[in-house]
Amino acid sequence: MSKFATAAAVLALLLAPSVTLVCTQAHEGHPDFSAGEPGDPKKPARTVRVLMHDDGKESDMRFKPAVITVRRGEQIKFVLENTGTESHEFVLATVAENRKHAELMKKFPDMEHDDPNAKRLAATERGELLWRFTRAGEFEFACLIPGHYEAGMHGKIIVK
Ligand SMILES: [Cu+2]
Repeated sequence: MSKFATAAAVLALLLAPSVTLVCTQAHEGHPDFSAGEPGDPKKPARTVRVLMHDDGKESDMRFKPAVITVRRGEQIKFVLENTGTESHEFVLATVAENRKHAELMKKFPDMEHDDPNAKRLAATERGELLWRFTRAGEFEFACLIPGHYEAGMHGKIIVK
Protein backbone atom coordinates (compact mmCIF):
# COMPACT_ATOMS: atom_id res chain seq x y z
CA MET A 1 0.00 0.00 0.00
CA SER A 2 1.38 3.41 -0.89
CA LYS A 3 1.88 6.08 1.72
CA PHE A 4 -1.00 8.02 0.22
CA ALA A 5 -3.36 5.05 0.26
CA THR A 6 -2.49 4.38 3.90
CA ALA A 7 -3.04 8.02 4.81
CA ALA A 8 -6.32 8.02 2.91
CA ALA A 9 -7.47 4.87 4.70
CA VAL A 10 -6.61 6.37 8.08
CA LEU A 11 -8.36 9.58 7.15
CA ALA A 12 -11.44 7.67 6.03
CA LEU A 13 -11.53 5.89 9.38
CA LEU A 14 -11.20 9.17 11.22
CA LEU A 15 -13.88 10.86 9.17
CA ALA A 16 -16.39 8.04 9.10
CA PRO A 17 -17.64 8.30 12.70
CA SER A 18 -18.21 12.06 12.51
CA VAL A 19 -20.04 11.76 9.21
CA THR A 20 -22.35 9.17 10.70
CA LEU A 21 -22.77 11.18 13.86
CA VAL A 22 -24.05 14.31 12.17
CA CYS A 23 -26.82 12.49 10.39
CA THR A 24 -27.47 9.67 12.85
CA GLN A 25 -30.88 10.81 13.94
CA ALA A 26 -32.44 10.85 10.55
CA HIS A 27 -30.08 8.93 8.31
CA GLU A 28 -28.86 5.42 8.00
CA GLY A 29 -25.37 6.87 7.77
CA HIS A 30 -23.57 7.26 4.49
CA PRO A 31 -19.82 7.13 4.90
CA ASP A 32 -19.51 6.19 1.21
CA PHE A 33 -19.84 9.10 -1.14
CA SER A 34 -21.12 8.22 -4.56
CA ALA A 35 -19.79 11.31 -6.31
CA GLY A 36 -16.16 10.83 -5.28
CA GLU A 37 -14.35 11.87 -2.14
CA PRO A 38 -13.65 14.93 0.00
CA GLY A 39 -10.86 17.01 -1.53
CA ASP A 40 -7.32 17.44 -0.31
CA PRO A 41 -6.49 21.12 0.36
CA LYS A 42 -2.81 20.44 -0.40
CA LYS A 43 -3.60 19.42 -3.98
CA PRO A 44 -4.43 21.75 -6.88
CA ALA A 45 -8.08 22.48 -7.52
CA ARG A 46 -10.11 24.22 -10.18
CA THR A 47 -12.42 26.86 -8.77
CA VAL A 48 -16.06 26.74 -9.81
CA ARG A 49 -18.33 29.48 -8.56
CA VAL A 50 -21.93 28.49 -7.90
CA LEU A 51 -24.66 30.94 -6.99
CA MET A 52 -27.69 29.88 -4.98
CA HIS A 53 -30.55 32.07 -5.98
CA ASP A 54 -34.21 32.54 -5.10
CA ASP A 55 -36.82 35.10 -6.04
CA GLY A 56 -37.97 35.62 -2.44
CA LYS A 57 -41.37 34.05 -3.16
CA GLU A 58 -40.41 30.37 -2.99
CA SER A 59 -41.54 29.94 -6.58
CA ASP A 60 -38.23 30.18 -8.40
CA MET A 61 -35.05 28.84 -6.86
CA ARG A 62 -31.98 27.82 -8.76
CA PHE A 63 -28.28 27.22 -8.94
CA LYS A 64 -26.17 29.12 -11.44
CA PRO A 65 -24.71 27.41 -13.37
CA ALA A 66 -27.07 24.44 -13.43
CA VAL A 67 -24.70 22.15 -15.34
CA ILE A 68 -21.02 21.63 -14.52
CA THR A 69 -18.65 19.36 -16.41
CA VAL A 70 -15.49 17.96 -14.81
CA ARG A 71 -12.82 15.44 -15.70
CA ARG A 72 -12.58 12.24 -13.73
CA GLY A 73 -9.89 12.67 -11.05
CA GLU A 74 -10.25 16.43 -11.07
CA GLN A 75 -10.46 18.32 -7.81
CA ILE A 76 -12.95 21.16 -7.69
CA LYS A 77 -13.17 23.97 -5.20
CA PHE A 78 -16.80 25.02 -5.23
CA VAL A 79 -17.11 28.62 -4.14
CA LEU A 80 -20.73 28.85 -3.07
CA GLU A 81 -22.55 32.10 -2.74
CA ASN A 82 -26.08 32.39 -1.46
CA THR A 83 -27.47 35.40 -3.28
CA GLY A 84 -31.01 34.55 -2.22
CA THR A 85 -33.27 35.60 0.63
CA GLU A 86 -33.24 32.40 2.70
CA SER A 87 -31.03 29.46 3.64
CA HIS A 88 -29.95 27.03 0.93
CA GLU A 89 -27.96 23.85 0.72
CA PHE A 90 -25.56 22.35 -1.75
CA VAL A 91 -25.67 18.57 -1.44
CA LEU A 92 -23.53 16.54 -3.81
CA ALA A 93 -24.70 12.98 -4.51
CA THR A 94 -26.55 10.86 -7.04
CA VAL A 95 -30.06 11.85 -8.09
CA ALA A 96 -31.44 8.76 -6.30
CA GLU A 97 -29.62 9.56 -3.06
CA ASN A 98 -30.74 13.16 -3.09
CA ARG A 99 -34.33 12.10 -3.65
CA LYS A 100 -34.20 9.71 -0.69
CA HIS A 101 -32.50 12.35 1.41
CA ALA A 102 -35.16 14.92 0.44
CA GLU A 103 -37.89 12.58 1.68
CA LEU A 104 -36.12 12.38 5.04
CA MET A 105 -35.86 16.12 5.22
CA LYS A 106 -39.62 16.44 4.82
CA LYS A 107 -39.91 14.46 8.05
CA PHE A 108 -37.02 16.27 9.74
CA PRO A 109 -37.02 19.77 8.24
CA ASP A 110 -34.59 21.14 10.79
CA MET A 111 -31.96 18.58 9.97
CA GLU A 112 -28.61 20.29 9.51
CA HIS A 113 -25.73 18.95 7.51
CA ASP A 114 -22.08 19.10 8.12
CA ASP A 115 -21.03 16.29 5.82
CA PRO A 116 -18.04 16.81 3.53
CA ASN A 117 -20.35 16.56 0.50
CA ALA A 118 -22.82 19.17 1.73
CA LYS A 119 -22.90 22.81 2.71
CA ARG A 120 -25.72 24.89 4.09
CA LEU A 121 -25.57 28.66 3.79
CA ALA A 122 -27.77 31.37 5.23
CA ALA A 123 -28.92 34.20 2.97
CA THR A 124 -25.99 36.25 1.62
CA GLU A 125 -23.49 33.83 3.16
CA ARG A 126 -20.53 32.36 1.26
CA GLY A 127 -18.80 29.05 1.67
CA GLU A 128 -16.49 26.55 0.03
CA LEU A 129 -16.59 22.86 -0.62
CA LEU A 130 -13.60 20.92 -1.89
CA TRP A 131 -14.30 17.74 -3.77
CA ARG A 132 -12.45 15.21 -5.89
CA PHE A 133 -14.50 13.50 -8.58
CA THR A 134 -13.13 9.99 -8.73
CA ARG A 135 -15.98 8.34 -10.59
CA ALA A 136 -17.29 8.96 -14.07
CA GLY A 137 -20.99 9.48 -14.50
CA GLU A 138 -23.72 11.95 -13.75
CA PHE A 139 -24.22 13.38 -10.32
CA GLU A 140 -26.37 16.04 -8.82
CA PHE A 141 -26.05 19.02 -6.54
CA ALA A 142 -29.30 19.94 -4.91
CA CYS A 143 -30.91 21.92 -2.15
CA LEU A 144 -32.94 19.48 -0.07
CA ILE A 145 -34.72 21.98 2.14
CA PRO A 146 -38.41 21.07 1.70
CA GLY A 147 -39.91 22.78 -1.34
CA HIS A 148 -36.61 24.01 -2.75
CA TYR A 149 -35.82 21.07 -4.99
CA GLU A 150 -39.32 21.32 -6.46
CA ALA A 151 -38.85 25.05 -7.04
CA GLY A 152 -35.91 24.24 -9.32
CA MET A 153 -32.98 24.02 -6.98
CA HIS A 154 -30.90 21.24 -8.46
CA GLY A 155 -28.09 20.99 -10.96
CA LYS A 156 -26.15 18.37 -12.83
CA ILE A 157 -22.49 17.40 -12.66
CA ILE A 158 -21.12 15.42 -15.56
CA VAL A 159 -17.87 13.60 -14.80
CA LYS A 160 -16.06 12.50 -17.97
CU1 LIG B 1 -32.69 26.02 -1.06
